[in-house]
Amino acid sequence: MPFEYKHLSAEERAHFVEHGWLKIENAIDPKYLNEWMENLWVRLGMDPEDKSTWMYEYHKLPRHREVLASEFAPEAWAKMCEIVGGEDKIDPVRERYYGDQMIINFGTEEQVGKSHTPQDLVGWHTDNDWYRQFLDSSGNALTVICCFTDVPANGGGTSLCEDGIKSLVERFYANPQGLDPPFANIYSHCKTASSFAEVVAKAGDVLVTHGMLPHSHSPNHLHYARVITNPHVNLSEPFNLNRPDGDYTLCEQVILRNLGRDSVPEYKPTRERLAFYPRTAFFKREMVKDELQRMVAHAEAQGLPASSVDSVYLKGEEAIREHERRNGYDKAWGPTGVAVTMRDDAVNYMPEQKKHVLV
Ligand SMILES: O=C(O)CCC(=O)C(=O)O
Ligand SMILES: [Fe+2]
Repeated sequence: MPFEYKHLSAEERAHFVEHGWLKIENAIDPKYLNEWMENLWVRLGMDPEDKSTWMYEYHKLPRHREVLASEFAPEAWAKMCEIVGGEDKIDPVRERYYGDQMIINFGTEEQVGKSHTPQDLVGWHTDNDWYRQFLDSSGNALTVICCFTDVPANGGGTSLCEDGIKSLVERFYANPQGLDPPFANIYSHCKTASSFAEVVAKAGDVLVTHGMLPHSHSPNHLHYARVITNPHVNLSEPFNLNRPDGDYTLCEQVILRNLGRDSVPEYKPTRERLAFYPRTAFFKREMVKDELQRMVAHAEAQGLPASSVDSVYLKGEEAIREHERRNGYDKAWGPTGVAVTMRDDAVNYMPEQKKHVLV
């Protein structure tokens, strides 16, 4: 029986396979949009009305709150399940919860009134920072962009390099030994690519992108705080790129289409698969302590107790352990250690402690 689609229209399926992404409008439950934006500026320690306090052009925060992805954005979740071939294909624990790890693109006054082309961008990447990657790896099967603010044109929306998928899948095909992140030099082809899309969206929209779609943040020429999160969908088993019945999932179809193949029976990983602590979580989680201090001080200034602050890090050891399990923070450091800053080319750092203890 071929897979039956109940939530994705034929147009949506075709769009995902051809472009590597799909926009789902008005998908986030407004409860989370409102509640999670409410203390953003307290977390940042900055004043939304006074741009002289905006310390960053671009900034990434850790996560304090999370809810089941299926509650956060029910219709988007249903569509994502279909893209990967059904909910039963999705890892039952890893990244099942979506949260408030905001990514803020503030832009600068200097950028206002200017423009850019996608070829100018330097931040091309895909999101895998936690496993040895093979052609059929399905860890970050989907990279999801959840918009917490409107993202107008020229307003620092994520840029997507549609024809960048091809070189990437060819690179992984040619390296059956797998590649360990960070991937320094595998996105240079995006500089000369020609098919791009830049996210323009309303608060509440969700963009579902294939894990092999290179993307980059873009300059925010409007100098406002653009806020998104970037969770993922992780599968339990590798993609199957050799299905005798040809009933490939949409995710698998993107890979095959970009390889120009109907199946890849000869492809076999030649090294063991490996999963580790997500490298880029390290520098974000290092901020938790300072954020908690600001949130508690803010609560107390309003006459509220510290216990009114909603953070998993204040909910006790059991809750923290569960949060760590859901997000891979319980895993050992990987072969390339962790990133201590946001820069992709940051020097690898191997922490001395065995586990990332924060509070
Ligand atoms: O800020 C953006 O537009 C993109 C963020 C991103 O790709 C990431 O955090 O991995
Ligand atoms: Fe990304």
